[in-house]
Amino acid sequence: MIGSKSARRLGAVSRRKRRAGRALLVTASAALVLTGCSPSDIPPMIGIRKPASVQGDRMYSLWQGSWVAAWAIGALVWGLILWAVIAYRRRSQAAPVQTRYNMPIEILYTVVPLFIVMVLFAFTARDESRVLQPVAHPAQTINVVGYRWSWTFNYLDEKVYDIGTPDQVPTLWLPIHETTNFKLTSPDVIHSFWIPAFLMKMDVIPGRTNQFPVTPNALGTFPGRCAELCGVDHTRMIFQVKVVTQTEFDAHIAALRAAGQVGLLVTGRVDNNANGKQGNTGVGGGS
Ligand SMILES: [Cu+2]
Repeated sequence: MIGSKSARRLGAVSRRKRRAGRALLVTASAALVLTGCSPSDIPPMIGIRKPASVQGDRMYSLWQGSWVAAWAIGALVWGLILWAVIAYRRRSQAAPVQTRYNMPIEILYTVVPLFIVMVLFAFTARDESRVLQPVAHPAQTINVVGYRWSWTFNYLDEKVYDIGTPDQVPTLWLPIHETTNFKLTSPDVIHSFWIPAFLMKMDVIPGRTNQFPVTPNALGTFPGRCAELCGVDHTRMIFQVKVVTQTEFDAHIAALRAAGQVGLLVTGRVDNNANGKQGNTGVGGGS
């Protein structure tokens, strides 16, 4: 008699716990759905700024979406922990019921993280392939040569160049709303061409040509960096990016031409080219 009473009591308690668990899940899901935000409505989160390019917008959305997913999963996990702490708090000295070899729970533990990783991977792969998709007819192509310890920008279509040194920081000029295709080459070691404002960085590797397109959509001057520890003067491999109107861009190209900076510096250095020491010649087009 006493046994069946306590069994009923236990049954009632576990029903209450199940109901509380379900209510928590429903509340968490409803909160997520009802907010109805898109990633662009969300304020910037850790480690990122609003991008200044069309391609950057896509990467920004991916970043924001990943944070939203992380917060949602975090909130759910914290909620479940809190619920378990309260619902299963110690009420007597007796050891609680131990759950072992529960196949549905074991499968859930495996499938849920796998699902999360697959979703993050799918969105990342989709956005990466779209951002790196070669543009059939870019407005211009610039060969960026990263060399120890600065940068040279070969404007392939206009056949002019701009060269920097560690003491004289070079400036890359880009026309706004036009797609520029970058071809990255290096005559010495691996560098990394990084313009934080475009949320884009790519390795510059000797012996191969990496490329990616960028369509700037904000006027201004932005910092650029080498993002690969390439040697003793790595920190001096800085440059600037100036996004200007088409007219200003044309005027700058004319100024480079007037200054005699005509042709293509394959190795990045004026003296090396003059000595005929050719580096990576895989840039093609416009040379
Ligand atoms: Cu470098």
